[in-house]
Amino acid sequence: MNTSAAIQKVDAIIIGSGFAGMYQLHSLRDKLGLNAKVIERGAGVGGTWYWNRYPGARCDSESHTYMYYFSKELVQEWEWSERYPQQPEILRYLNFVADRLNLRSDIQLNTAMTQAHFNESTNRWLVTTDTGEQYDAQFLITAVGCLSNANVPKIPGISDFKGDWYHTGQWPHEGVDFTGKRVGIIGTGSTGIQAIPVIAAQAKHLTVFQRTANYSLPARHHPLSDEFKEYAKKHSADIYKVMTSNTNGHAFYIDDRSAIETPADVRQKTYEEKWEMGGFQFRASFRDLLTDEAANKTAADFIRQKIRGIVKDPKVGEILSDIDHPFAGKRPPIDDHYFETYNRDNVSLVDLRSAPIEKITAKGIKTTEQEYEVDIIVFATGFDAMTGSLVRLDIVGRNKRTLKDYWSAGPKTNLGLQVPGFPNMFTITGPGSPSVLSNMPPTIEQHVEWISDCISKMKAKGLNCVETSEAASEAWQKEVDRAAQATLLPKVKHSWYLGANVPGKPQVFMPYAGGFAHYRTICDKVASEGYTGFQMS
Ligand code: NA7
Repeated sequence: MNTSAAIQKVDAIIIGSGFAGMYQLHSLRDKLGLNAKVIERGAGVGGTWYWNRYPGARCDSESHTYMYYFSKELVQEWEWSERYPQQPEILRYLNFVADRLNLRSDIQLNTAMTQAHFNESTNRWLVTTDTGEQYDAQFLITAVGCLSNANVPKIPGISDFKGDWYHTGQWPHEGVDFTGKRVGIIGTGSTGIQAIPVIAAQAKHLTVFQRTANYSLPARHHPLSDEFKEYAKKHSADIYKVMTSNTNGHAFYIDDRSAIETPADVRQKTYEEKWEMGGFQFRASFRDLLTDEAANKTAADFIRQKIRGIVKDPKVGEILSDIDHPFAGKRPPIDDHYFETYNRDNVSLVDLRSAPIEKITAKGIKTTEQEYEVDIIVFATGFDAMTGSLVRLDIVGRNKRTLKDYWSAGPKTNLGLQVPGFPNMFTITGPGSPSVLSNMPPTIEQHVEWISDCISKMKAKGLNCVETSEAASEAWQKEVDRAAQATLLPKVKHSWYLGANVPGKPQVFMPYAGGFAHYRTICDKVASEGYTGFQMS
């Protein structure tokens, strides 16, 4: 690395060029007139959607809600083709935005940030990249995504495997040809559940290694009709209003009825209707599904029964429906004929709860019961979520303290936006914000706008440093914990919301479960009262 080149002075360095980094660049550069630069390790923009190219990859949010709403022009000019957009279409959309807003000139691709050190005498960050540049920036803004640090489990023997293996989050751009291959896939989260039907349709044989059985809801994909496209454009303001005034950031409200208080026949009819409707609206059937175990059980039992009805082999149906956690206690996947895939002759299911994986061998995967020979292994094993993509960056704040060290017992932030001891650093959709519990684009827009307003107000007052306090962050962590405890979510001990999927990671519930609309109100109040909990100097 050559760092002898002159240090370039900028107002802000933004790490990452997905939804968050691109809008942050546009806001700082084009709305506030600042000198901002994006550093992106990929060879193209798109963040999550640049990396996750696995078969079947698509978004579980409906396309007309999975887009920027800050610009009327962008809303009107882009047209989605399907109810749930596939990865290539989302990547095309983000490239369209990069061109439409002329963002590319300030996005440096193929560049990873290797260090960011806060200089206490200047209140500025010194950012170093693996391409040898150094930037002296007033603000450091992380836009690294919540699910971007691939988690490949440390299963013994992986280096002995003679076939090919891939993690879904680091998928080869040229694709993988499964034709005539025996494939093993580990993981039945949202990703595995999307990939399994598509791989099964191509492979000679697919063996699914399931550790925890999972609920999944039918997505009911379909191309969008011209009528719907017109409706979504015409009513974009109303749609946005719904998205930003509810708990989840989607374009629907949670039903105000209680599942428990609703008569069984009406409840059943509601579930049937939502099941047919497809997607996350099932989760919004009743208000108490995520707060009351008995209410949740009514939904969980309904889905279990559906699984057993779809899967023809009762033994397989039993393994798939023997789910040990409340419905939506983990992120609920939505699927395209996932359970139906187990009726294919070329698909088999291995229950890792009764026989865990022992090791990977030269020929395949060996459980405590038997060896399964495969040509290709697909790891759909998720991510070191929410904190992983931040702590792997060498970020050093006040008193030479690294972010990794500061968060060694779990993340601590104020509103998921700032970390004490890391002045002038903002974390878009950081831990402690609703992020992964809601539809991402509106939550990203809200963060970008809050950060941009904060910077704008600082500039107007001639202030050069903003830093949240320990006390404010501790108070916010208590609120994050309170909000989580009011739901069933923390009861699921093996969820990535708690960091449980990464061995050694502190078990702290990370996203804010108090709801997106409520969270927005809190953020707005903090700003309107002069940024309480944030010191500006
Ligand atoms: P998830 O939801 O973390 O799912 C990972 C899956 O991999 C899950 O079924 C895990 O089982 C399984 N897994 C992880 N490690 C192992 C090992 N060592 N052995 C066997 N099975 C394992 O990741 P996804 O990529 O599916 O989804 C992440 C998010 O991306 C998703 O929620 C959307 O927001 C988009 P476990 O349940 O831990 O027993």
